[in-house]
This record gives sequence, C-alpha cells and structure tokens, in this order.
Amino acid sequence: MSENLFTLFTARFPHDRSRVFLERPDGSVLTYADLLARSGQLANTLRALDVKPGDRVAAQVEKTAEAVLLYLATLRVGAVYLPLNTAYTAAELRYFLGDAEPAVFVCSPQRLDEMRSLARDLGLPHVETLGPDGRGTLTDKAASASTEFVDVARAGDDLAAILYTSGTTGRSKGAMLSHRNLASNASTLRETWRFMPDDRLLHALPIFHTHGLFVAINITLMTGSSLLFLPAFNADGMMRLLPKATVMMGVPTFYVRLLARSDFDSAAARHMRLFVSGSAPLSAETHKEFSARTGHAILERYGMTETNMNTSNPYDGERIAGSVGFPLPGVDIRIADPQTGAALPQGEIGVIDIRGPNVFKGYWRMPEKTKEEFRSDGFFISGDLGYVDAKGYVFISGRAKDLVISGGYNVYPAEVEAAIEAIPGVAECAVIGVPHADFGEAVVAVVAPRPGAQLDEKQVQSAIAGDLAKYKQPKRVFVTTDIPRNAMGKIQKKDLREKYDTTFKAG
Ligand code: MCA
Ligand code: AMP
Repeated sequence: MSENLFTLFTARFPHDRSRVFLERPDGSVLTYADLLARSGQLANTLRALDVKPGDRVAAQVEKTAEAVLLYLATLRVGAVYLPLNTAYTAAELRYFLGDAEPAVFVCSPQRLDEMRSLARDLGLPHVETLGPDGRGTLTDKAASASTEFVDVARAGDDLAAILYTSGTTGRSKGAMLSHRNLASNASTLRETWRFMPDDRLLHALPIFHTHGLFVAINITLMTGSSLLFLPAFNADGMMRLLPKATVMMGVPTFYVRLLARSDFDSAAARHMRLFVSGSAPLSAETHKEFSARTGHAILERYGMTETNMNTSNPYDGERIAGSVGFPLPGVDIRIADPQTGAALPQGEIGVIDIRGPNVFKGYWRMPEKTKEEFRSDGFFISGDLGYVDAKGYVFISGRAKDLVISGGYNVYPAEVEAAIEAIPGVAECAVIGVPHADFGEAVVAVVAPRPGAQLDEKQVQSAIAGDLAKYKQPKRVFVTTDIPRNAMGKIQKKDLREKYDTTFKAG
C-alpha cells in the first residue's frame, strides 16, 4: 500500500468536503473540496514541468493558502518539498539551490529577474512565481489544468521533504525527511494533543520550518480539522482571531508579545482548549504569568528539524514550567555521556539522544556528516543537553552545540563569524547569544580589528547585509581588541556572554 503522506491525509479528510480547511483573515475560505481540486491542478502543473518522483521542488514564497497547496501538490507527484526562509539572501539561496538542484524553483514575483539569473548560473530548468496574493505564473498555469490527479505511490522511506539546517561548522545541511517520518509524527501528535475535526488552529507561524509546516499543518490534515491562517504573527490579528480558535501554536516570543497586551486575559482565551509552545525555551516566568492571566498552562514540547517532535508535556496531567515533558509514544530518549556516548543514570545531565520513526534519514549528499551524528545503535545525537527527573519529565539544560535561538530562528555563530571575518580589516570575531526580552536571545558580535584598521559597528553591519538573512545579522556589534581566550587558545564565549549580557534586558 502506498505510504504517500498526502494519500494518508486524504483518508482522514471529512466526508463532507464542503468543510473548511483554511480560513484567511478576510473570511475567505478553502474547503477540503477546494484543497483536493486545486492541489490536483498544481500537481498536474508540476508534472507538465517534467517534475518526476524524487525530484526537488524548492519554494521561497510568502505564506499563502496557495503555498500550502504547492507543498501538497509536491507530495502528490511524489517529489520532495524544499521550503526556504523568505529572509534568505541571494547568496544564501545560491548555496541551497546549488546543493539541492531542484527541478522547479518557485519564487516571489518581485525577485523573478534576480532568481532567473541565479537559476541560469546553476543550470536549474524552471523558475515559477507565486506572490503574497496567491497569484503568479504557477497558479496561472494551474488554472487551466485538470483538477483530477492520481497520487504517485510512495514507500514510507521515500523522501517527502528536505529542510536545511545550519551547522556548527561549515555548510548548511539538508535534513531528509521521509513520508513515514512525517506521517508517524503527525499521527502521534494528533492523538497526544487530542485533535478533533472541530478544532480550529490559529496559525501565525512561518511555513518554511518544521513548526509551522509539519507540526501545525500536518496535524490539521491528519485530523480533517481547520486552520485560521494569518500571513504572519501580529498581536492585533491574534487577538481578533482567538475567539474563533480552539488551539494555538507558537514560539515563546508569541506568548511574550500576547502577555504584553493588557487586553489579553482569560476572556480572550475563553474558547481555547490548548496553547502549545516550542522551537526555543519557554521561560518559567512566561509559563507562570500565562497561567495566572488566562488559567491555561502552556503545553511545551521539544523538537528539531531532523526529528520533528520528540517530547511533549502531557495533555492531561501536570505541565511543568521549564520541562519539555515526556518522550512521545514510540520515541526513545536517552541521556548520554557527551564524550563516550554511554547512557547516564537518571537525573544526570548529558546529551539528549533520540531514536524513533520520527528521526530523519540523514543529510542530503552528506553521508559522512550523517554518520558522525548517529550512534552505532541508531540514536541521533541532538546536541542538546538535558536530564530526566524521577517522574520521567525531560528538562533541557543547555546546548552542546554553539547555537543561538532568536525568536525561534536558529542562528549558528560559525556562519555569522565567517561572514564577518571575510570583511577586510577584521582580524577575528566571536558571535554570541545574549538575553533578549522579546526574542529570548539576540545575536551579538564581538569583533577585533587588524592592527591599524578602522572598524565600527555600522560598517560591519552593512558589510554583511547582503550575505546573511536579517534575523542572523547581529543586533549589536562591539569592536574591541580584547577577545578572551583560554590556555588552549579557544575563545571564551562564556566570558563574552557575561560581559555583554546587559544589552537587551529592557527588550
Ligand atoms: C524578525 N527579525 C528578527 C527575528 N524575526 N530578528 C531576530 N530574530 C528573529 N526571530 C528582525 C526583523 O527583520 C526586523 O528587523 C526586526 O527583527 C524586528 O522585526 P519584528 O517586526 O519584531 O519581527 P517580526 O516580523 O514580528 O518577527 C518576529 C517573530 C518571527 C514573529 C517572532 O521571527 C517569527 O515568526 N518567528 C518564528 C520562527 C519559527 O517558526 N521557528 C520554528 C523553527 P529590522 O526592523 O531591523 O528590519 S522549527 C524549530 O525550531 C524546531 C523544529 C521546533 O522545535 O519547532
Ligand atoms: P531547529 O534546528 O530549527 O530544528 O531547532 C532545533 C533546536 O531548537 C533544538 O535542538 C533545541 O535546541 C531547540 N528547541 C526546540 N524546542 C525547544 C524547547 N521547547 N525548549 C528548548 N529548546 C528547544
């Protein structure tokens, strides 16, 4: 039997196809009948563009219902969906597209000229457009295509998506996710979080990452429920839609921003049954303030691009502030000695290792890198540090990897340091995360100039603006001759974090 994720979704769609799948802020809707017909048209369009099973379909597009349909059409033709952050610069895209070699690249109409020339350089056969209004060459072509499409059969192990994640050293890696990886996690989460066909999920996350695309949308499709679809987070829009919603998913910054409003109270959350947080640590203060204000305990869970979701606080039972809950059914969590990989006794802090049907197949065209990040018994080494308490709750206590998470986006210091060190006049640079009231952490660079070179903050910021997505760019750059090193010559980031940690406390 085919394990095509889309085919598995359709088995869960409401029998009454006139039920709403997605509602836009202006009240216009996409029903399940629309979803089937329009994803069918897009699937026929992809096929007409010669997309074959296993080919990649890359998209750097604004968040629209049509972008969701493009993801579904890609599954239907048996191709591999590659969503790209809309903040990526042309320099970043060159790497991703060169590495993934998509058969079709869909970009925003405004970037068409630039992207055509990039595609020509890279030898990519097709560039199509899709704009923030859901229109472009792609949907123009689809409008005249047949709505009928027979989904391509897929094995559970076949690839459904590639999502790039940066690395602590060197190049970004494409995490290869199979149909079974995504299906197993969506089913598990549906059951764990008790999704029902009447649920309405308030969706304000971007749809180029695991959280917004797979956790939120796949669960909805696995349940046959519906989405209230905001193009991006804004607190006013959230307040307007909350009374219509039953569930919300967000990064901690969403909750911090809602709590900053005096009109966000128990009345605003009256119809809600569940608030989920993830992608970055939710502070215990935010958790407690949220409970006090609304009477709801936020359910925190823990995931990664490579694994989808691994742990969750319980639906029934105590949701503990500061904990990411229990391993999900079918997911094994082991706390390992960072040096030897040996399992540690309960209560001790070590690296969190993960095994289960949710764990990815490896990094695209990087067999060596893949091997390094798995243990011989199949556990994936997350790079997060944590422990399990006596009741079985998992706590994340730090990171073995040098990573900053800003507003739910991961920034790898190594990538920012390399961009800054390429600026003439820079001798060396250290990038750190410092506390930030809104984003959780903010990216800060400490830069040492070469002898005789003149450098200032603005100069460094403007030199990297074309290279790195905005969220990776340091919010502050400090020029100093004093970058502390230990006896081994290694930069002491802990000292730097202490020295510069007062910067963003006011938010
Ligand atoms: C925007 N900016 C940011 C960020 N977002 N800078 C640092 N970190 C960010 N996250 C920049 C903007 O370009 C702008 O720059 C300035 O900061 C302020 O913008 P603002 O209007 O405040 O930003 P926003 O548009 O409101 O965005 C904040 C946001 C957004 C809503 C928190 O970043 C967001 O939606 N984050 C969610 C990320 C996410 O989905 N992560 C899940 C990854 P300027 O003003 O200078 O132009 S999946 C994952 O991690 C795993 C698998 C998991 O477990 O889920
Ligand atoms: P990504 O590479 O975007 O998939 O980010 C995955 C990383 O986000 C994990 O390895 C964790 O470091 C972090 N993360 C996700 N959820 C949580 C959470 N609830 N608490 C703390 N960190 C989290």
